[in-house]
Amino acid sequence: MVKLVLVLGDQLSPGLSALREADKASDIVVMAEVSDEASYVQHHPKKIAFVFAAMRKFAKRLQDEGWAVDYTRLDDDDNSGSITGELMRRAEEHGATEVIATEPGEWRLISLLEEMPIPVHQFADDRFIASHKEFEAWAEGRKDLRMEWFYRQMRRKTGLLMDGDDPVEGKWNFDHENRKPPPGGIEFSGPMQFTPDDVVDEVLDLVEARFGTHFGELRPFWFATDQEQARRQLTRFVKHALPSFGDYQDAMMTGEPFLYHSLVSFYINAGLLDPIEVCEAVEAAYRSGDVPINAAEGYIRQIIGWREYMRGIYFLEGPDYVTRNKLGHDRDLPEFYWGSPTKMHCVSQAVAQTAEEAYAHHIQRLMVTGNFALLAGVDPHQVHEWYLAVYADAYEWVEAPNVIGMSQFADGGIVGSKPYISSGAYINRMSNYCKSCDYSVSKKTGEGACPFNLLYWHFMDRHRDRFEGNPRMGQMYRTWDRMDDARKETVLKEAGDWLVALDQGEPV
Ligand code: FAD
Ligand code: DLZ
Ligand code: SF4
Repeated sequence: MVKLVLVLGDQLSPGLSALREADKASDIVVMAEVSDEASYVQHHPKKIAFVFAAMRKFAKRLQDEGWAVDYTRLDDDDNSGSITGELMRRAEEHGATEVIATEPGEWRLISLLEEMPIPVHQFADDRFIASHKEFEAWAEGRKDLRMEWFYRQMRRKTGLLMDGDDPVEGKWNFDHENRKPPPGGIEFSGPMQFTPDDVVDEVLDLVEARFGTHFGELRPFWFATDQEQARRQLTRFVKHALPSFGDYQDAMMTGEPFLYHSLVSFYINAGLLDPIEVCEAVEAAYRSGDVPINAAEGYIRQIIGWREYMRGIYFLEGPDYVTRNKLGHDRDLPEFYWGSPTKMHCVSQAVAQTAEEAYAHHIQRLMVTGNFALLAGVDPHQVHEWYLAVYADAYEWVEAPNVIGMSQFADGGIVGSKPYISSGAYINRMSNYCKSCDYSVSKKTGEGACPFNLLYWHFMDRHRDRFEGNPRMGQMYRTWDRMDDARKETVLKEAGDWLVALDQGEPV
């Protein structure tokens, strides 16, 4: 009996479990560009173009390898508009009575597949290092789920950067060596940029016509769209940027969107690169003496530590995770997240770059746009939908724990032991943004005071009951308490006035 084999837009891996379970001689691969997936949030046009172009090339590759592939293009007349609709249409065409799938990275799609009128067998997505069971077993009975302990388990499991049972150079974590402020200049010219070929060009025209009104710029489009191109970017990163990655991982610079980052999250998350393959390339560069330990360990920790941990949290916590709002924040996401002007140079840089590239690096996401939303008390679900839409690497399994958990503390402290908040001083230390800002980072109150300085104390004050007893925040409450009452009152009043101006749509 013929079976359908579902391959989703972020499952473009030759070793995918659904393909391994299928029979090339009789089963039919189903891939579909559908409006439901492209617009359930208003994805950045570059993200949609990347997914569609990579899907088309992967379908061709499967056909070349002998698979029968039924591929639906977005503009096909009989496109039903949804993944489940396409599966049912193909099932009727072929008389197929069951579907083989690899578990999707989002509860929404998992449920849709479960509810289909024909059986869908969802196999584990074993492109990840830790299975759901393994993460659950690790989490079981722990008071807090700190990433560091999980990371060490992943180091032992993979053998990456290990000398027998011990970590290389005697330490698990070199994080404190990864916090240098921005250098005078950047010696790396950024990621490999690929000129669109015919497949990509055709997709770009389609995306322009159908999703041209979504936030973000479609062109110039330079992403890798197949495995071979993605590997070239990985090689370029390891050779030219990785040696400085560790030092400048947290730095931010005006007009420098990429610094020494790897720009491979798009490719790993879509399946074009395997996470272990990426880590092995990094380890090999370290072992051959080309890369210092703080860079190699810092990088590998992001992939086998943070990336795996975030996925573990998403599936452990369940479908309601994205609706959590432990701090009760309810402000609407400000219009400047969608490109309206703001005088805050750090925010306008991060948003402008996001519009251009569908990319911002970790500290921009965490300590600029995320920090601002948290300090200002923005509804975390709106923040979540923004991040899911605007970044080309965003799929819910990785985006939600980063946003709801790490960035917005809306899960009440599962991912982070304290909220990631800072005043302008941190942004000033780690970037050169403040030099070009209308606000003054050194001003704590008064005309032109940096809003991050005001909102920081506003946040601390309004959440005192929750955080006062947090050992990592006690010092800041003591600093606040040492301020005289008049000063505290001024800070809170100015912060409140600033938020009113924000809500009234005044230029802030
Ligand atoms: P590099 O800085 O070069 O890091 C190397 C790799 O490590 C990345 O490619 C990625 O695979 C992995 N990695 C690093 N940090 C994380 C992390 N916190 N969680 C998961 N993987 C990590 N990453 C996504 O892949 N998709 C998202 O939707 C996403 N949303 C985020 C939202 C917020 C608020 C924050 C703070 C972080 C988010 N991240 C997300 C994590 C991180 O910002 C991106 O993985 C990284 O910026 C991707 O760029 P890069 O490939 O140049 O990464
Ligand atoms: C992100 C995305 C987009 C934009 N479009 C499609 C699509 O048309 N067809 C498809 O199979 N997948 C797409 N994707 C990826 C899915 O949204 C992704 O598989 C789920 O969100 C689960 O991670
Ligand atoms: Fe951002 Fe404040 Fe610095 Fe301006 S002064 S760039 S608002 S941190």
